[in-house]
Amino acid sequence: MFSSNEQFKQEFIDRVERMSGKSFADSSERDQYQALGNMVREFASQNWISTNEQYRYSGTKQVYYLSIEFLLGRLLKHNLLNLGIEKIVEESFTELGISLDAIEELEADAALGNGGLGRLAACFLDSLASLGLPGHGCGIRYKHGLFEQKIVNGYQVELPEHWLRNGHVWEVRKLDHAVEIPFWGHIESTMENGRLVFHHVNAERITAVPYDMPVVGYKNKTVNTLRLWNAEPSAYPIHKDILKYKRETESVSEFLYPDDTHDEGKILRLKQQYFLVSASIRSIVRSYRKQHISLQHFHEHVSIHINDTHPVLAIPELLRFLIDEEGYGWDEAWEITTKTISYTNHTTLSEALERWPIRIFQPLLPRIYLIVEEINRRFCNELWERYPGDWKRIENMAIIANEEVKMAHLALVGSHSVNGVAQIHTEILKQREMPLFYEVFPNKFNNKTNGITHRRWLLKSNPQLASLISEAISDEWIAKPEKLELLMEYQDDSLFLEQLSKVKERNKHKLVETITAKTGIALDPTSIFDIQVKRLHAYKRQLLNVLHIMHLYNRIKEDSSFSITPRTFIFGAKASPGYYFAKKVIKLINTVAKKVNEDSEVSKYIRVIFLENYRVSLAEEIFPAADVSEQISTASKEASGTGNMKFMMNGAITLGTMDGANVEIFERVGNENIFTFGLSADDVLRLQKQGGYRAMEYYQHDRRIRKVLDQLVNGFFSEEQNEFEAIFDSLVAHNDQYFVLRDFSSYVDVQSKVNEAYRNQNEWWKKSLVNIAKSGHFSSDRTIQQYANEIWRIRSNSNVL
Ligand code: 26Y
Repeated sequence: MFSSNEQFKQEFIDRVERMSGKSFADSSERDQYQALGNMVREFASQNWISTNEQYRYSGTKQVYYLSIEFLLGRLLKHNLLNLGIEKIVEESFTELGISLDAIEELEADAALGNGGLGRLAACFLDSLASLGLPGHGCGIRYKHGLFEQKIVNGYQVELPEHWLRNGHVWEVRKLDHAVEIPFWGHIESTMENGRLVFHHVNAERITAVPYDMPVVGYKNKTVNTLRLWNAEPSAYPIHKDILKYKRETESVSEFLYPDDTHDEGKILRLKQQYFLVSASIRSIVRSYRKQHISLQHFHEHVSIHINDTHPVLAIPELLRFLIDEEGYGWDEAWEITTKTISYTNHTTLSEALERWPIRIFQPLLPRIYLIVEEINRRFCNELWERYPGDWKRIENMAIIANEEVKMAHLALVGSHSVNGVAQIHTEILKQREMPLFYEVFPNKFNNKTNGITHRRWLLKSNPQLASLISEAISDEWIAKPEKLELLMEYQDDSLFLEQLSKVKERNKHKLVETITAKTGIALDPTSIFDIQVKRLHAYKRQLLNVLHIMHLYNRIKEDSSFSITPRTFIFGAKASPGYYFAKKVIKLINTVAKKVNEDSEVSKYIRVIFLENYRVSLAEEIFPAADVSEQISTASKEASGTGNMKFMMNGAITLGTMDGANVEIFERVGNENIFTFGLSADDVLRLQKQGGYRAMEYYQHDRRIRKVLDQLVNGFFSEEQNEFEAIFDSLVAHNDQYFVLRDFSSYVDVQSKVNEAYRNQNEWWKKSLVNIAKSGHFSSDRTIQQYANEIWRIRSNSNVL
């Protein structure tokens, strides 16, 4: 479309003037952002239309990825890069005296997700499109994404997020594709032509209006769709109080729920889940109907994937549609449904498994509840035939039990594939978490180790490293990330290792500038950048990291001959607003940071930074600047982790437990290129069975631990005496559920190994290089290709275009 810089500039200037009604000279950066965004979207539209047409005419099987979260971040540069017009835009802007970086800053992060699960969905969309696969996202267009975090006096304060304040250039409202979703009311049944027919009467209807976003593949002309649903009042409300109805309706897509297991049972969350599922299935069927009349072969043309159990109502909803609206009998509808739907589990934490009390579920979704009851009845009958008399087993496996609907059981029974997100996680699901289901459905279980898009997390966010790599091994790795392995040949090339270290140094300088501008704290870019960024959760053990920092503080104070390689500890983490313990840990990190940074003796060696408002756009600056990647969850608790992969791909060395995907990183890079420590998953699961270990003994017998823990409660931080009592109690009085004290000594030892290793710079950069070289396996292109081949059975259309 843009044959030259001149042509692009002319069109851009015209566009700015037309849209803003100002002369170009008077236009603001925001005017320029809006104009550029519109131009890029229009540019993508040509391929968007042709991709859709091609899908329609070829009748290729389509996959729909249903997710309550899509953590997209910014899209401008990502789209420029994938459309292959980044260079022309960048050069033209330079000629016009505009900074593309400054323009990019005007785009709000689309933060429609909490963390790993939502970001995985975003990486998957990029890989689907970049592999030319017919896969689309379905989600909710939350008015407010994940809250904005401020740190005030060391405490987290949450502010509502407003990503739509200035509009969102990438979305297109499709009012003509709106659908109506019924809630409440009751069900009446009548006999019609010898069939029992169900009617949902007195339902309150909410209109779901789709907003579509183009998902641009990397230089391959494929543009898929992310369809986000907005909740709006119906044109035919039955409600008497119209204002109340409007408020209640709009609240359905108002907020993203923080991943907080504490506020379970919130009716609005269930409403959101059904809203997403019902709207998506209606629109999927509508699009299917453009090519096929009968739904009998639906599963041969459509796959629906549910991202964790949040969209699991897709199962009863598809059944409902087939039975109530299409007249299928139960058995046929069941076969079509289960063959269409596949499910990913993202957690081993039993408290995070969703359950809904019947008293909430039944009145809100009366027809869906009847269908779930019928699924349950039939499933329990089958179990009874297989295990006659084994009441206990049947009760444990039932979908409805103890006045609750168990969403994971519904997903296991109503789908044809169930996958975990790393090898160890899938094994834990099979052997420990869901062994009864594994016994009944051994063939459903499979593993799909997570991945990340190397286009965003290396090519876009670390352009200097990307260039260095391409100069060495050509840019083939962009299309085939496994080619990064060719870098192994450079292990003994000291010049290359030197260049690698220089890239890291420049990235560290850049991050230091950002941090200093925000906090006023000066940092030493030659120190080791040791980083832990992720949601704050007890199992992720940010606490272990901070206890170790306190220990280092004590060592430096106690022993004047103690010296270490200077280290900068960087944290970024949001805590769920209702998660008391997690918020205390944030306060502790900030308190320790202040004490350390203000002590001239200690801050010669260590500094501690808590980065406010960790989010995708900040993450893009952080990963390229990391030397050490902290992945220190209690073994068996982190399903996979994906931050670990982003660090690795940017040349940081993992310091971690043998948990989640760390295990597979270990297998690939080998013992000498990763620092592991702590209990294994088997150790943890065994100890847990025995009721834990004796944390008190570690407090009593390990002098280092006692000192650090006493400092939590003896006013050492000149804070209120009982500020950190809850943390102290979790470790000592409540017997340290997450094995923090148990792993402390091992963590201290491995940290000192890191310290030693960094002294041998040549060896360090070799480790870094091996990590980059082996990271291709963790590209989400590999993951998506496995889903496509083994679960969805879809094929690329790129040869057709
Ligand atoms: C239902 C509600 C309480 C809830 C909402 C969101 C529960 C959980 C979540 C999010 C979970 C999540 O992000 N899990 C993470 O998924 C990643 C992608 O598979 C994994 O890498 C990571 O280990 C896992 O914690």
